[in-house]
This record gives sequence, structure tokens and C-alpha cells, in this order.
Amino acid sequence: MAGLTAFKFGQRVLDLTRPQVMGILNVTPDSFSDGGSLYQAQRLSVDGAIARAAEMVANGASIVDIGGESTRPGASPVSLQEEKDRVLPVVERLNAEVDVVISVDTSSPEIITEAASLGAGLINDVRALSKPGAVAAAAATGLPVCLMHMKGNPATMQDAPEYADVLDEVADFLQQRTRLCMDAGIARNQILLDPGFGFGKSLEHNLRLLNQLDQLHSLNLPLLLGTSRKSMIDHVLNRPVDQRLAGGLATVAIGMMKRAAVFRVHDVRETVDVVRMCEAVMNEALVNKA
Ligand code: 7PM
Repeated sequence: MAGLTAFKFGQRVLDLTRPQVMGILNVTPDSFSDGGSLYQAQRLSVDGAIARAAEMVANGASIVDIGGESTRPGASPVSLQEEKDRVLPVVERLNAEVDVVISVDTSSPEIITEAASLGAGLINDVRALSKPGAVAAAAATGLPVCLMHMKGNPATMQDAPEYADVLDEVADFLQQRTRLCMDAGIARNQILLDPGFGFGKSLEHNLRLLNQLDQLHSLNLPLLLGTSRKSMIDHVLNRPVDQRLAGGLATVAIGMMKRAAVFRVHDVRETVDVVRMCEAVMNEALVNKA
């Protein structure tokens, strides 16, 4: 399929002709430590993050996405220093201890640069490198990037978003961001695209984007799907965040049928089962895990 090929993520190569699972690793440190020092609490939270990442890899994730909350809609803004303190120690230790592509979910040029120097393999930005200096910083790392569509900004994006045609608008936006990145020196085979489920979209928009996801193959680049535990599942099934697994797996199966390349999820083990099962059916054969 066009746009799907071997992708170099820093030191590591992934075959994007096969679906890949990206595990979500949140690195929000405990806000207090019980008696110990803050330093100790931070070290313990890094230990925990490494253990969770190793488990995701054992369960079949080939990418781990590290997010320090600053990009999260509705979340209270995190200072640059705080984002660095959360994300960078995890990148450094993961690179040394776990064989996995390390994706960094950030919009900050400083974190892009520093994470790359510590072994990150992918820049994942929900703002599609729109912060001043972000495109140049990403280009200078030589790493691939995931460009996501968001309409508006996290504070207000869910206040009655409107589109003439959500697929056209998302495709146009992603194409423009792709061109901008290529003009800055990022190669075509270093770009992944993401329609950005839940980022400035109503339920109807999210459902339409998933049902018509194959239309985005006109852009000829691998697609990343991020629906895990999102409110679109709640809006259909009326489930709290800890009961959205089955709904999320349904979106993964549909994403497989629509040839998404990467699935960004919290529940790696279950997702890998769905991906492998879909892959076997779609190939009419058992496919060996690479
Ligand atoms: C609160 C609201 C917490 C939303 C976390 C989130 C995506 C992403 C996120 C995505 C890519 C979440 C989101 N979502 N990166 N980062 N695609 N590429 O549900 O859909 O994880 S943050």
C-alpha cells in the first residue's frame, strides 16, 4: 500500500507495511511523597514508568509514547521545566533499558531537541509542530514526526466544533503541515499523519472520520489512530473511562480494515490480539510476529 514502507525511527527500523501498536505511557509524577524526598518520589515514578513500558513491549508494543500532560486537552498547563523533569529521565532510561521506539508526545521545541539527544525515535505532536521553532527543531533531529489534526486549541476546541466537511478539512490541514515539514527538510518517509480523534470534533465528526478513514490514504502517508478510552466511546456506549476497552477495540478492528498503520492505545495486550486477528483474516493466513 502506498506510503507504507520501512520507517527509520532513530536507531530502530519498523516495517509500517505491518500494523504497529504504540503503548501510551503517561508520566505524571505523584504530587506528594509520603515521607521520602521529592527526588526519591521522582525516581520511583521513573522506575514505575520503565516497568510499565517493559510490560507493554512484552505484550507486543513496538513504540512507547511518552506524554508529560502538557499537550492534554483540559489538563492544567504544565511548565516547560516540569514537562522536562517528567519526560526526559524516562526517555533516557528507556533508551538504555528497553528495546523499543520511544515516541515523545510534545509540542515544545526544547523537549524535541533534548528528547532526541537522549534517544527518542519519534516526535508526536498534537499541535502538528505549530509552536514557534518546533518544525526547525524536529527537522534538526532527523527523526520522523507524527502530525495530528486539531481544530482550535485544547481549552475551547470542544465548544461546538463545526466543519463544512470534516474529512476535507482534516486532509487539507494535514497536507499543508506535511508540505511545511518537507520544506523544512523532513523527508516524506519520515511523516505519519493522524486525524486527531476528539481534538475539536463532535461525536458525529469522530464517527465519520473513522468510518471514512480510508479517504486519508489520498495523502499517501501512514496513518496513526488514537481512539483509546476517548469520550467518543462514552458518547456511544455511556461508559466511564475504565470501561471503554471493548468500544476501543471495536475502533481498532475498524482501523485495521481501513489500513491504519499505527494504533496508539492504553491496553496493549488486548489491542495486539485484535490487530493480529484482523491481520490473519485480512491476509487469509497466520502472520508471524516480526
Ligand atoms: C486528556 C485528553 C488526556 C486527551 C489525554 C488525551 C493523541 C495524541 C493524545 C492522539 C496522537 C489521549 C489524549 N491523543 N497523540 N495524544 N494522537 N498522535 O487520549 O489521538 O491520550 S492525548
